[in-house]
Amino acid sequence: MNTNKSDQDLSAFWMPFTANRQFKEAPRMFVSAKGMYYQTDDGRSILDATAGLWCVNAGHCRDEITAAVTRQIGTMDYAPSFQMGHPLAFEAARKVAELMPAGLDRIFFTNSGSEAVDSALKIALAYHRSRGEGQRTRFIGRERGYHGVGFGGISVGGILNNRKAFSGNLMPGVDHLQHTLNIAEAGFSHGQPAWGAHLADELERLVTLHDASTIAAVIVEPLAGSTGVLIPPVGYLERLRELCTKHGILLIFDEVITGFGRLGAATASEYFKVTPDLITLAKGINNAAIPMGAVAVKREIHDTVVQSAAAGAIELMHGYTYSAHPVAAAAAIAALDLYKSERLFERARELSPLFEKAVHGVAGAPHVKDIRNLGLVAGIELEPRPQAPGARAYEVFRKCYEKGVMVRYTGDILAFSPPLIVQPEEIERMFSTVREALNETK
Ligand code: PXG
Repeated sequence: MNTNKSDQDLSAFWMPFTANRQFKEAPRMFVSAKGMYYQTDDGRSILDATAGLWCVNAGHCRDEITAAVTRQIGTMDYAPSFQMGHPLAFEAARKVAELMPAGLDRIFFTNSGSEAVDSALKIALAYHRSRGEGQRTRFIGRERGYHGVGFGGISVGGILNNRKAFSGNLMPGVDHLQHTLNIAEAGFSHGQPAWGAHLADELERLVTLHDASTIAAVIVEPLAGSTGVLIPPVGYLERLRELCTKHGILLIFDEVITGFGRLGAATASEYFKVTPDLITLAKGINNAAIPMGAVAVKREIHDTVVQSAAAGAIELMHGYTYSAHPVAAAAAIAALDLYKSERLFERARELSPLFEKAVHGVAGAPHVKDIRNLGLVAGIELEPRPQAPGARAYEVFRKCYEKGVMVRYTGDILAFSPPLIVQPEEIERMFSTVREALNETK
């Protein structure tokens, strides 16, 4: 038996993506949440400038979602989705499909973004195999892409620190495009930078190197969130789409962050008017109330896989115990209804000019190297301290927390992605707090 010393003993929980020793010396604990605010264990109210981890799009503890989850957990806590069904799974899938671009109306449920990514990669392989092109096994990701933490996701992802410890065991047959951030050419851009569409042409080079007939899919985040808010240059996604179509390569948009209103439309695909073949989803799919992810798949891809199997055979050898979990599905239905009834995606669009003005108001504060924004997402990149990358942003993050605002930081980049219910004065407060914190930071 393991005996913990006391209620204060924090050692048993090995925290994810956290400096465990540093955190446990000075813990920051949330105990409740409502709307735009968290409450801490020492009774403080913290403005949530990041919607949790880019996921609580309708704000915290919404009564409609709480009621749906409570009702469902008392009615049927769990039902399998392997060879059995329950009505909420089908209803949730129809509601997700309604929000996807035309043609992407077949929905595979997972429990996280990482699983959605691995599922999408497998569906891409299954599709090519079903149509007699099983030699298309290669994937193309992009530097600074984040696609979760499964072996598939870190292989197509482009984050050195997430890859190096596992580098001997990454998926074979993966190549990467360059990322699109270039501060010298496109610093302090408001919205999409004008420079950089040509970077998509690198796909043509990779096709020449590997041959199109070996490439299954390209996967990118239409707007890269977690590596520091990288906004796609004007024309870049359009060019990727063109090249993928030309070479019979599937295009996967990882919309785990951009899905469900972040840019002021249901998806980034709709916002940019570029339709991929598969979309990975999670987070905002049910306001993060219960773990859930999904892949939205073009009907033609689904039909090809399903119809190529023998009658009575399982068509795709893939799925999770909790795929379409009834409580997660109930939360999704309630969240998607709430987004609609409160017009939250339109609200995000209407607020984005004010949000843009507020974040660019931080230009000129000490240490600011670049500011970038789109919809209700923004990044402020700081000059790193010599010999101490990340230290300055961590200090700003801590100061903001002490002043009652939770921001995110990655390396030396601060990221902002508030719930879509944010009020104009809360936007002002977020960025005036950051300015204050920067002024106090060496
Ligand atoms: N794809 C994208 C684009 C993501 O942003 C995942 C996949 C993985 O999702 P799961 O549910 O498996 O974590 C993500 C997750 C941050 C941060 O601070 C971002 C994520 C997760 C945690 C923190 O930027 N994104």
